[in-house]
Amino acid sequence: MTEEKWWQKAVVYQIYPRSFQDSNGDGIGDLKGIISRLDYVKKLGVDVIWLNPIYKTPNIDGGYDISDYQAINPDFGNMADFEALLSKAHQLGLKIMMDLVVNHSSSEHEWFKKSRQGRQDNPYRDYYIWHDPVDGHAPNNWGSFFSGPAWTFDKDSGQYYLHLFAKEQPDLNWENPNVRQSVFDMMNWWANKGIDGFRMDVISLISKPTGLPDGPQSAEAPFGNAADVVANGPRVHDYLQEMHQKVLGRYNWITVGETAGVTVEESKKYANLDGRELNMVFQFEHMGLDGNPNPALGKWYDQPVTLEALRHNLTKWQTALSGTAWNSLYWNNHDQPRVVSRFGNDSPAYRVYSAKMLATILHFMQGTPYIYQGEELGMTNVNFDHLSDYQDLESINAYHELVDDTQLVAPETMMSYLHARSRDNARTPMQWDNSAHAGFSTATPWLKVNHNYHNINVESALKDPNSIFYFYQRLIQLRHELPVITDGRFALVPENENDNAVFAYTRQNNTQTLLIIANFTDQTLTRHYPLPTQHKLLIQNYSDDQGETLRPFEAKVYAY
Ligand code: ISL
Ligand code: CA
Repeated sequence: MTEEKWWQKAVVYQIYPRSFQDSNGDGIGDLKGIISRLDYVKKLGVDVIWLNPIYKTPNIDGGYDISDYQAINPDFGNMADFEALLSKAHQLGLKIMMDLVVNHSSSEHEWFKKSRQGRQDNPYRDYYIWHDPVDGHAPNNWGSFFSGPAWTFDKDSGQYYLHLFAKEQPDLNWENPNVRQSVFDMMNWWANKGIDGFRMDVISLISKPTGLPDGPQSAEAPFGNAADVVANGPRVHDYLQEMHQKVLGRYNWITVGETAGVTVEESKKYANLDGRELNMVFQFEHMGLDGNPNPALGKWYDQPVTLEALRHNLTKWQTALSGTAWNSLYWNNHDQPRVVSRFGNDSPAYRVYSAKMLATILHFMQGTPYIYQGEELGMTNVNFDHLSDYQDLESINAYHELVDDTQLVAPETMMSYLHARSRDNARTPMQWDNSAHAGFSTATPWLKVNHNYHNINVESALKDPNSIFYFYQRLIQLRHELPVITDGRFALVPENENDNAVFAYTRQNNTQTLLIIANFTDQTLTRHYPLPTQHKLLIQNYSDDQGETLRPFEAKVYAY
């Protein structure tokens, strides 16, 4: 392995500011709220906080539609609050990673307002991707990630503009060197404030394919799939290498690219240990394994993944990047359902066991782990009764497209899909205590609190030595203490390669071996593992070790 970097030993905690802590009683989380909870984050033991976007925004898409990259969303506070947050975090030894959303801006950004003013003598026209109609309609068949077409017609200028996401999120034209320089200047401006890195939103989509070809389109789908033809476009690596030269190379940062559609081979370019682009990427394959078998329905489904598929995928990434590039490790984020509900079992009998089991499997892998707020409590998906309880535009638009417009899905079925996969599962307010609104706010929160906050909350977790919180704390501590977790080779236990119930692997360096064993079912099983006589149990989620007997969702790690 090349010389170890600080971020290879680090653990990241993701904060979704709107849902973390409200400080002024308006039902919306804010920066002062985060400041008031930094001690809690510090107690968990993480090294870095990733903040979802906190910039000025019309808030069409949870702040991923930015109208000023250098101003703070007034719902969250102001620049002085941000500076206070950064300095308090640094005092505690916590780094701050910001979200960088530059595949697109908001349609309210000055650049786009100027861009749409016309085609003549307009230096901002080419900041975005404009195209003449083709045979009287949109230039190609691309659909938006948030339903409907990816092109919107602008009557005044007679052209279409591209938006891979909502029509209020026009795509920036990275082929224009002025766009790139504007982005790099903005990044250096944040660097001067003293931030510690960036998470780069859909960075794999910034280079559009030459000729803008149609995407694959299934029979029932109203539009073609843009991601398949846009991801990892022809100049994306040039752009990131330029970004590295003009920005990233100057700082000892943590950088992670959110890379929809990334393959192992592409990741070796984005996240190569030679350090010419990014430190690591978020791959999406393990998040797509439980999608609908009908491609027209995409992610909308309610059936669980099989252990075989999950293990096969995670193993592939562990082995393929080893020694060449660096993995990020995550089970969930602000776009994904809660992991204990998705890959574990959130019933009262098994929630705690399965949350700890999933944490064990992830945190002993090679890479940089990310913990999404509330994951350390075993927060679960939310079962909203009505569509009107949802706030997320992806969920609401998908309901209308699939139920009302195309009638591909029955209403009750779609509600079940939303319960299983809506992004709002992750966005319900953080559960701090048993008081009204879970201690998140004194007012009615912007999104309903999960009913289960009476049992699942920070206050009770901190009182219980066996809580999921303290289990995560221990996992983080072990990563900081044991080099093998960072540098050890990963190997599946051969006896388990095709096991449909147990995931077992080893990590090994020159001085130590770890054996990680996890029962993914609610059944008691028997499995035999060859263990040397000299071994010790490093961590487990039951209070004793019954050797070859594995109880429901039991996880344990031996060291030798
Ligand atoms: O590409 C996908 C599935 O194939 C999506 O999951 C895609 O990666 C995802 O929607 C991108 O998410 C990011 O950018 C969006 C924003 O809404 C999300 O919250 C953000 O994480 C647009 O900025
Ligand atoms: Ca507030």
